[in-house]
Amino acid sequence: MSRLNISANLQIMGVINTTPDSFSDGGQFDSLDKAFAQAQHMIAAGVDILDIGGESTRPSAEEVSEEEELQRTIPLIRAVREVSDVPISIDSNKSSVMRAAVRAGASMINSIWALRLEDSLQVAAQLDVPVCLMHMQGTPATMQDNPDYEDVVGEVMEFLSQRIEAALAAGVARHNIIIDPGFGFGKTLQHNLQLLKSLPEFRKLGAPVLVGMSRKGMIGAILDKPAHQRLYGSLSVAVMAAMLGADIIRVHDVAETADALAMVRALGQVAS
Ligand code: 7PJ
Repeated sequence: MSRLNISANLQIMGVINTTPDSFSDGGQFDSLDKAFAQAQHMIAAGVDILDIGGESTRPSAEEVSEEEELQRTIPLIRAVREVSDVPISIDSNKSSVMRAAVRAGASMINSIWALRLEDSLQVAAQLDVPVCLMHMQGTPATMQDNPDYEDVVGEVMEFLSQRIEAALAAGVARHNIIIDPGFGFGKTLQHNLQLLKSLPEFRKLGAPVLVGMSRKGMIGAILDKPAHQRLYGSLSVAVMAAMLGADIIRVHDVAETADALAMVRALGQVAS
C-alpha cells in the first residue's frame, strides 16, 4: 500500500479579487471588468471552483457594507454565469450575501468564520450547497497580534469538529461540509508549518479538506519576499498540501498550480 494519500478528486479554487484598485479611479465598472477578465483567465486555465468575495479579510482590512459587498460580487457572479458553468463559491460572512450569491448562480459558500455570524448556519442549511468551515483564532483585525495555542493541531481539529457538529445540528447535510485549518488566520509561522505537516490528521474528520496558503505571509517569512514574488513558494506548498491529502487548493495563480498539481495527480494514479 502506498504511504501517500493523494485525493482522487484534487481541485483548484481560484481567488478572484473584487476589491477596487486604489491605483485606478475607474470605479466599480473598472474593477468588475478586471475581476471578470481574471475569472475568464482562470477558466481558460482549467480552474475547478472560482472563489468570489467582496470583503477583504487581510489583517486590519476595513469592514465592507452589505450594499458594497453585493455590488462587488453579484454582477460578477452573473457575468461569469453567462459565459461558463464553472462552480462559483461565495466568500462571505453575511447571510444576505450568501442568499443573493446562490440566487445569482453561486453553488458553494466559503466561510472564514465557519458560519459563526448572524443566522448563517441556518441560511447555509436552507441553501443546501457545499460550505467551507474555516478555523480562525480571534478576528481578522487582531488575529495576528499574538496567536497562542498549547497544541495548535489538536485545538484546530477540535474547533472544526465542533463546527461540523453545529452545522449538522442546524441541518447542513454532511456531504456539503468542507473543512479548512485556516492558514494565516491567527497563526504564527510555526503554527502554519505544524498544521501543514499534520494535514493527513484532518482527513480523519471525514470531510474534504480545503487549504489556502497562496502568497501568504508564511511563504514571505521563509523566503523573505513580498507577495508578488511568492509564486514558486506557493507552488511548493500547493504540491506539499496535495501530497498530504488536501482536496481543494485555493490559489491566485491557477495556470501554474494546474501544471504542478497535474504532476501530483499522475503520481496519485500510479498503482501501488
Ligand atoms: C483563506 C480564505 C483560506 C479559506 C482567505 C488570502 C487571505 N478562505 N480566504 N481559506 N484565505 N477557506 O487569500 O491571502 O485560507 S483571504
